[in-house]
Amino acid sequence: MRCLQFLIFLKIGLSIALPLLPEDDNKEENIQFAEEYLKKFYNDVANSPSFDEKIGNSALENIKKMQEFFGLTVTGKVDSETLATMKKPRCGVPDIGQYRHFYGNRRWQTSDLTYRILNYTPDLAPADVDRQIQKAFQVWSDVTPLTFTRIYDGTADIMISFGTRFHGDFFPFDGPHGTLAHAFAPGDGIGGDAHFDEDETWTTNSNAYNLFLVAAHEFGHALGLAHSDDPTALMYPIYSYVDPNNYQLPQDDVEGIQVLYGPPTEVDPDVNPVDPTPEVPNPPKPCDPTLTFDAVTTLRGELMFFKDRIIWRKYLYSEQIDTTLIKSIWPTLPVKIDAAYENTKKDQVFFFKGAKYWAIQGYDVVPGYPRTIYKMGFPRSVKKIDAALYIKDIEKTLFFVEEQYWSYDEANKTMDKGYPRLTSEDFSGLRNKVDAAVQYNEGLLYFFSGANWYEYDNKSKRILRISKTNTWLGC
Ligand SMILES: *[C@@H]1O[C@H](CO)[C@@H](O)[C@H](O)[C@H]1NC(C)=O
Ligand SMILES: *[C@@H]1O[C@H](CO)[C@@H](O)[C@H](O)[C@H]1NC(C)=O
Ligand SMILES: [Ca+2]
Ligand SMILES: [Zn+2]
Ligand SMILES: [Zn+2]
Repeated sequence: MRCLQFLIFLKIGLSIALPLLPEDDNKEENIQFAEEYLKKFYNDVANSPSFDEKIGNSALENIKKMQEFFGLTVTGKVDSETLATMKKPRCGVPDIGQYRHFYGNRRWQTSDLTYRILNYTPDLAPADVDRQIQKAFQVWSDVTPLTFTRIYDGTADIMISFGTRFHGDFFPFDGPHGTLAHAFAPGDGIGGDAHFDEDETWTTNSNAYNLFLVAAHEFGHALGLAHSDDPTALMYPIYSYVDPNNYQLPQDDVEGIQVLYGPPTEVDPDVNPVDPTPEVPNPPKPCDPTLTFDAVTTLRGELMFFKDRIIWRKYLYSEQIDTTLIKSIWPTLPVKIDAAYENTKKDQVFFFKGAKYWAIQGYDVVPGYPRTIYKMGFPRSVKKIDAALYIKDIEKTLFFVEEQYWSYDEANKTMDKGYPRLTSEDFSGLRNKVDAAVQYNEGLLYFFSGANWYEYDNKSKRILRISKTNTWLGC
């Protein structure tokens, strides 16, 4: 939809008499509406070399194309079924024509893309917009080798903005409903950009219109996909609500995007900032009885289990486990992390790998990170952290390294005196190295060690339960 010629032709082709049924649909406003619709979404100029000659037939042909696309009865007339379909809220990208012909095979030449959110809708809190946008990108990064990194200034591959009516390109929005958003195929300049109609009410729920669902669709265009005529596909042009929680990208879209970019790479090509990542020949299987975790942390009430490049997420009050990739949520974090913890008071999550650590707030790396663990007070002999455990009530974080642990005071940011101490001395029953640890569930401590986990009650100073690590993943 970037071709200026396209727009110029549109102006000429306006006054075509549409074949209409001689019924009450035959109202002036409906004729105009249908003309506008076909002009916007079915004006296949690229396929009409002698546009002037074909002018008489093109309206008829365009209605037929539209009816075919939506699986309606092909009457060549604007009947009530056709009109009803035209009135549904939809994406602003044409269903046939320019997008396909000019950009159908276009794709980004790199798999690491950037995006930038230029402005916000007043309908939602900025943090909600950030999150919906991030989730919408994740839909695509989960099934491809693509990564999406947010930037805050400069030019990103995908610039995201909200605007009304004329908003800086040649495709003005139309007020409430009708066209909800549009996006441009991969390319320089406006290529890849996504615009959302600010005259819509944007939501995070089932009320019209769910920002995540519309954004995920638009990002499909930004990656090079055209509309699909499969009504169950995300790339179907008409808006329809589906539960955005635990969203599964439909098969049609998975196939479409993998034609352009292929499936996710099994061997993670991320250059590890600490040491070269050993190859991961097989993705970890959640129900493997020998499953171990790299790290476990809470994040705003949910639990996150880390293994290689995978995160399993478990929500509070839900048995549902989601699988995602570290890079889908935090593209700049390394894989195979050593330890993680959430400082609930600061609302930050810390990740450790080798001698480095990162602070995360929501979905962003806090500026100034990564730092080295020696700044926290670890001696140089410590090369990596095995597990980190934040204790809310005393605002301390315990760091487990081999058979010992350190205690770090979060309030005054110093290592407590008298450490390291032997883990097995203070947590009786924990004889082996701790791989991961988290405080959860009424302050109980959970230690993961090899294929087992231990539920530890610090009040009674004893282990309450021991079970297999994989039971956390519903196995
Ligand atoms: C840090 O706080 C702890 C108590 O939480 C206290 O014992 C210690 O002296 C403090 N250290 C400094 C350097 O303020
Ligand atoms: C365990 O309880 C003792 C008090 O009995 C307290 O001093 C200590 O900080 C607690 N440790 C943890 C990890 O909660
Ligand atoms: Ca609109
Ligand atoms: Zn679309
Ligand atoms: Zn626009």
